[in-house]
Amino acid sequence: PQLIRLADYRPPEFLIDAVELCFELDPEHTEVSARLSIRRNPAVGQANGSLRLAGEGLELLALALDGQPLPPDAYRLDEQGLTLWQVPERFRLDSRVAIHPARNTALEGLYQSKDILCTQCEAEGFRRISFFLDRPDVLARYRTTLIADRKRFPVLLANGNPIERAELPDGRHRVTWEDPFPKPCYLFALVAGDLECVEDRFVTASEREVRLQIYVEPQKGERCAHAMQSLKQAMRWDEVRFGREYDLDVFMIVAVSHFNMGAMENKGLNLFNDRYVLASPQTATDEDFAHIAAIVAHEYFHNWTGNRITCRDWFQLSLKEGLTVYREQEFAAGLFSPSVQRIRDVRFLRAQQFPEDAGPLAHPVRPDSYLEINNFYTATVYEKGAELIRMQATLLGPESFRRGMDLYFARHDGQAVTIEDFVRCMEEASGRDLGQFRRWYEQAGTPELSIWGGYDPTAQTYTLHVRQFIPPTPGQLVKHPLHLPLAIGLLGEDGRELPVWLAGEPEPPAAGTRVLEVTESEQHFVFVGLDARPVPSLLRGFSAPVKLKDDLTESDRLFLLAHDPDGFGRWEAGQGLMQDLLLRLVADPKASLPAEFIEAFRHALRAKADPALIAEVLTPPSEEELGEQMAVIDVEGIHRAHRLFGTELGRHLREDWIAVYRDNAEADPSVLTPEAVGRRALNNLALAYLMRAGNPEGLELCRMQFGKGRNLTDVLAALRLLVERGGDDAEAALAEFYRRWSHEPLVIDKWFAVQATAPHRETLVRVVTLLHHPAYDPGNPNRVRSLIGAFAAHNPICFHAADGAGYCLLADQVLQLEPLNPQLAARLLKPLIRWRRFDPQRQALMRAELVRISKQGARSPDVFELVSKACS
Ligand code: BAL
Ligand code: ZN
Repeated sequence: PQLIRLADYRPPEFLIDAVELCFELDPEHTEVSARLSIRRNPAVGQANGSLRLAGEGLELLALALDGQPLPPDAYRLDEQGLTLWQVPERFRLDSRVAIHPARNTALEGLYQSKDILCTQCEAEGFRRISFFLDRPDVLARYRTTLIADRKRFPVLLANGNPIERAELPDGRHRVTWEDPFPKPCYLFALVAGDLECVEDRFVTASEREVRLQIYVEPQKGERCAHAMQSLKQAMRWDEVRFGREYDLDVFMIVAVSHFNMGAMENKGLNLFNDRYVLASPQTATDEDFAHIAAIVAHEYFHNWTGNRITCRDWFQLSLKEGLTVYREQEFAAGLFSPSVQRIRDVRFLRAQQFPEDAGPLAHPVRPDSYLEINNFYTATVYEKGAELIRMQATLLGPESFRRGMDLYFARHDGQAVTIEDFVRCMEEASGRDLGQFRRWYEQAGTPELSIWGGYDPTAQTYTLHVRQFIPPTPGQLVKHPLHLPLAIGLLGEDGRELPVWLAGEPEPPAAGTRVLEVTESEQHFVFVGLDARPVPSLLRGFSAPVKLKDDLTESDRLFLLAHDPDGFGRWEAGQGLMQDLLLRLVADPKASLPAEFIEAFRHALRAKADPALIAEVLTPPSEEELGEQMAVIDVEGIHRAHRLFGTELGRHLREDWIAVYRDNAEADPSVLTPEAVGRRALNNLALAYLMRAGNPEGLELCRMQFGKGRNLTDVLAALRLLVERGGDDAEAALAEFYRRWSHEPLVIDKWFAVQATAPHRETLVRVVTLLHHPAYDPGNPNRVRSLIGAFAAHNPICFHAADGAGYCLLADQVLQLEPLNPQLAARLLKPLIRWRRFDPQRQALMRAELVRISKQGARSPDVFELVSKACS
């Protein structure tokens, strides 16, 4: 495969103004006619007169230029596309191709999901539909006609508004759609199928009525209410927060069962993995409900950040993704609690992005090169990209940030632009220089921020020393200091917020959080007017995506856990305490839980606070997060320490856990308010601690909770704990769960995942057995992720079994999946890539599997790129 570099970007030599597409749809044999109005790009000098169009897997049936069929010597066809040797300045190109959706297992381009035909074009799927300039900086107006059998495909959808419908004499029907907004081809979509439509309406701020439609498989309409409500909330939020209105007469969402990603923001016609649309309290967990709200909002927000303003090239992917994740996170913060939302976002960043940034796949938020763009839909581009937007918002303040966004929308509407264009808008709107800040987009690696403090009782000053270090990453050995916002608070002895008063300032500011700006490798800040040593609350709200090393003592952290007015800060203090203790337990299994620690957590558990926040505070860092803290990941030691911690905290706080459970148990299982969701989370945490402590009452409660079966969050939590415990109860519960839900694929995905993540010696054999279960389907990405993905990414003790059997299983599956769906295969293999982080025996075993994949497979650029980076 060919390395694509940002430095080689050139504007397109040709532009396409208008596209007329006609699809004669059939799963076995679809014919696509395309009429392209093409002209030379006046901004680009004359080249050699030839035109290159991308096209893959297309059977060319006809080709004509300005109505004249082209003779074979006028063009060349190869595996990647079509070259026309000589073309005029401006012309019409007509092509007709045949494609085969039912055979498309890669799920890119036009494919079949059950009885539905649908498309996925981002990033480069359109070239599997028609010959085209498949790049995001070519924006065209589309008119799309769909023709299909009326009975099999009564619903025919494409982007924009429907403008014509007709019944055809041969039993087929025809619908034409027109999208008035120019768009890149990656935003093209069509859907054909027998779908139920749930309809609602939304009146925009300027009083235009928009029809909202969610299309799902028949009989599933009643499970769309939450997605619909989330959509309306997102539409209103974007108007209020960013002044953005929806722009077409209809907004459609279609849910399909086979989807490589979570969802896709095609103009006016969002396509969704059905797990992010369908929900009822019996078939979806509270976490699923939260994901649905976030993803529905995310795709909707793309209409402005992605569609109206798109990316010039794929190196700019974070321009739309980082910005849209930020918008999604801000939206979600308003739905539940901002602290809990921030905690979850930070947990995700630490678990997914930090390891990526520290491994062989580390890349800047704006990468410099790629072999396969599908490999760059990463936590770095998405979640770290969102942190970069958040930091700009923090540095500029809310008013300037909003002005910057307004300028960005006003200046670049209808354009394909770069991250640089975005940052320039922020600078112009605020008058701030973000020159040094830009390095965040260019430098990979998670900065380490060391902070230590000193109190001078004579001068009554407190000095914070700050040092930043950015570790070398592949291809980037030398790093330069970054510009970052460091939000801090200072707390007095009684827990009161003190003014953060910098030396040299005439007056103290109001007490509370203050944002310091770090720009140097080493820097210090002197605070005055302090008659005793304050306890600093550092990096409040995780104001920058860094690894913080501070000199806080255990008693400082206990104090912050009890007193920090910032919920996020209390959680962070608790995480620090738990992490230190867990790492001590890894080193010394005989280490015990100090009494002050137990009392502090008892106090946190009894606090009159949001139950969701209490649950987060009492949930320790994951095994993966602990591994990140070790030079060599001690798989067994971490697992043992984690279990011991759970057992001990369960035992010491037994009475409290039982009281919590009893207090919360009567929550109505069908209620989805933040309060009810928080209560369920805390309840299930209590149950987990009781079960881990081997408490007989816990087991009884767990059996009862499973048996009640009225709410999937509760049923699944109980099932997971029973399976973790093992034995007859576990087998009976698994059988009962399957019997109850065998007709619901999304629930059965969870049944697979619960088994794949059970931390038992026999899990690997069970996973192999489940590969032959009648409900296992390697053609369905959700099912593959729920079994193989869950096992490899979320069961460290089994995946990293010392004999390498877990690695071998994953490699076998990657090799089998790669020819079917390379994008999915590449994503699955990621847990093998960080082989250097483990002990020498595991390193050898993991590397051997990577070498095996590279010898027996790696035919796709997706898998090839990851394996070669991992082994280099
Ligand atoms: N654009 C791909 C799916 C998403 O990020 O929304
Ligand atoms: Zn997105």
